[in-house]
Amino acid sequence: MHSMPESVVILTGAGISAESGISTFRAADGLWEQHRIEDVATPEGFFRDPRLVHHFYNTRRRLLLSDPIRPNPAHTALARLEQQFGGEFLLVTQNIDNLHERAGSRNVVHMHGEMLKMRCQISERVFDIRGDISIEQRCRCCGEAGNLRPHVVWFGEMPLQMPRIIGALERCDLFIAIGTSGQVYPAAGFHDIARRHGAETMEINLEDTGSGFDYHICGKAGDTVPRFVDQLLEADRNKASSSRGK
Ligand code: BJW
Repeated sequence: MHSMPESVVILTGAGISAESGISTFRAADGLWEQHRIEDVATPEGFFRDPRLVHHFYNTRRRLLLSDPIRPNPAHTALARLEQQFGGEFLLVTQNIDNLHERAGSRNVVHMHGEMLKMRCQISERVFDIRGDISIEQRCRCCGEAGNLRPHVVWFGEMPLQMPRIIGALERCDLFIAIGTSGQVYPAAGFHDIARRHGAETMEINLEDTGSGFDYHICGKAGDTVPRFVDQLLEADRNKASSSRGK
């Protein structure tokens, strides 16, 4: 990096949770393998077969809440960065798991929703959920059965909190994408927005995704992210102490 950043935006994708035991989407062993994307991740698929879609998300929710699934060192390092970085910091995740929060991150933007929330399709009210959702279940707000859906963003739907994300991208001087293939928009275009507004851009991934970042760190997030966070915090502390000495 050319200079110490004062404002950092981090975007995470499925790769950051892979070492916690949650499958990525587009890997050979990914969940999409058993289901067509159009069947389980579009409003049309849900309209056609809500039982199938509920089963898909219920299965993933049960896995998320099961014992072996826990945050890994990459999640923990980002929580430390949020707590100790002296500048502006925003963590945006495409993931619908809660591993960032469980690692200690306090301020997480879940742009594709959250697995532990459901939404009434009539009132748009959002409720916490830890058990299964079914089409027989009556909604707490309208009392009707069949109105509840997972609080997630499917293809063709608008991701959440976009104005807040765009504002942070326009202000940041360092943008880092961790564990995302860069195939799904608008997240795949965030590094372009940040760069157009003067930021340096970095990718941390098992491989170079070919998306045109300024810097690449290749390797498992659980190894690479803690090392990078240590370096960034060390540089941040040095900058703070040298400006105090002036
Ligand atoms: C590791 C690792 C380790 C592994 N360490 N790394 C034509 C052109 C352009 C756009 C469109 C188009 N036609 C339609 C669109 C728009 C569409 C889109 O992008 N489609 C593409 C398929 C082309 N997008 C939308 O519809 C979005 N809405 C929208 O655009 O609204 C209009 C709008 C306009 C203007 C501004 C704003 C909005 C909505 C997209 C919703 C995506 N939803 C899903 C499901 C969410 C719920 C759920 O989880 O079930 O989100 S799809 C799925 O993909 C999920 C993910 O969040 C998302 C991204 O996946 P991610 O995280 O990148 O995972 P993978 O598996 O792809 O990659 C993992 C990476 O990790 C790999 O690179 C590995 O190498 C790496 N890795 N292990 C480090 N240990």
